[in-house]
Amino acid sequence: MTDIWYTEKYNNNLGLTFKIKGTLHCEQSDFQKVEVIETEAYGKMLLLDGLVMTTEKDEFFYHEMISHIPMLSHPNPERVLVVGGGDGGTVREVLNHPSVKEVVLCEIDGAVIDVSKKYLPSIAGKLDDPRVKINVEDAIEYMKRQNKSFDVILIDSTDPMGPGEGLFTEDFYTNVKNALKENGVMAAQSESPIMNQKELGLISNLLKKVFPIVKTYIAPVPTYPGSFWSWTFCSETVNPVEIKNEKAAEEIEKHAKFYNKDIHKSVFVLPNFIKDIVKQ
Ligand code: SPD
Repeated sequence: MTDIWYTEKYNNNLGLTFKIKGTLHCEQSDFQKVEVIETEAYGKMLLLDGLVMTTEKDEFFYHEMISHIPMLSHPNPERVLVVGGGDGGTVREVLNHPSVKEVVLCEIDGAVIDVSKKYLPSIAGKLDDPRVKINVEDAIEYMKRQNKSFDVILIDSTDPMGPGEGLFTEDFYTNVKNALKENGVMAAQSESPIMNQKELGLISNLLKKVFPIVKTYIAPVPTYPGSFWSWTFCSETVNPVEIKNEKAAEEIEKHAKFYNKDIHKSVFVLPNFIKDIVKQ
């Protein structure tokens, strides 16, 4: 039998290839191509417009990093907004924080939520938690209506192309700032420091126009370009390197596969080439 392989092509010279068992789902939604394939090495994988969004085996790196670092930089996060993130992995991690009363998921594409619930229950399984409010809407419009509403906002977007493009603008980030309560914090996925250096630099520059505190942090994500990823934390008042709630951090450590209190501090230590990109 012939082997079947799937390649996410990063550019004309490089890509990452997975041997696959088969395709479980493939549809063109109103916004993008939504696929789930089963890979030999990483289990089931969600692809949007052909780009790897998450896999059963390595999703924890990304979802723990986008959520626990900002969540534990806040002393008592009760109301949290996740932008994008229709696969549910970020929501699942946020719900592990004992102080959380409500998580709003604002995802533009309902097909991502439906497909994730059907094929990726270990990631999407907490979307039915009573504390979760799902809003299928363009977050650009949703954010315009929010005013001092959230303790934490997490921008779990796709890459800055296609439906996610408008989530990487100064206007959107200004509306995010206005949507945060006093001493609120936000974090956004900010692309690969290896493969998307230009994008990371642009995101960092835009965020610095809006927020006085902007700190990029980094961690591995094996199935993403360069196997290495960045997120950028922003706030008007908060230094994210210090954990603000030790008890919550200990609780999170019990569930986490990647996060621990030492990791929290270490992810803000940037190598020189990334310091150059984000000028921090
Ligand atoms: N190149 C892939 C970037 C994807 C970032 N978001 C992933 C969503 C996972 N919840």
